[in-house]
Amino acid sequence: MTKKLLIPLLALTLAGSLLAACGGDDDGGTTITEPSSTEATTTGGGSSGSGGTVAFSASSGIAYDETDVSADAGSDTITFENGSGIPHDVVIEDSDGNEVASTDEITSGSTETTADLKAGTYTFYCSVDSHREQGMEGTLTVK
Ligand SMILES: [Cu+2]
Repeated sequence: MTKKLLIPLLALTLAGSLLAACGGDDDGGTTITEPSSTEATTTGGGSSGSGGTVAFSASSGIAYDETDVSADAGSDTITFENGSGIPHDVVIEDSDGNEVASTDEITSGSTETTADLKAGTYTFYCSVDSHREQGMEGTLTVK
């Protein structure tokens, strides 16, 4: 009689403690797994958003079409489209006056180069003749 009662009791105690342990682990595991997988997705989206394309253009005359340009920090592709028929280029200088990128000088069509840009404020200008003095310059803000 005593043995018959002891065995089911032991089994119940064991099963009970196992269930409790499992339940605890499951709850903890689920709570931790869900936010971390969400973070991984966000990080992936963030890193693919690093850098981008910075587009400059000059449609006519001695002028860029834009004077305030913004870009994402990172490895950026700098594109320049010249529809003016006048030779132009795009030179990017940091706030210390150091040249960080420059495109080819083109009279028509488009060209591109790359630049590793850190957050900050840059100046862009055309280095052909006195185009900069005639107004071909602007501000590039990198965030
Ligand atoms: Cu120019």
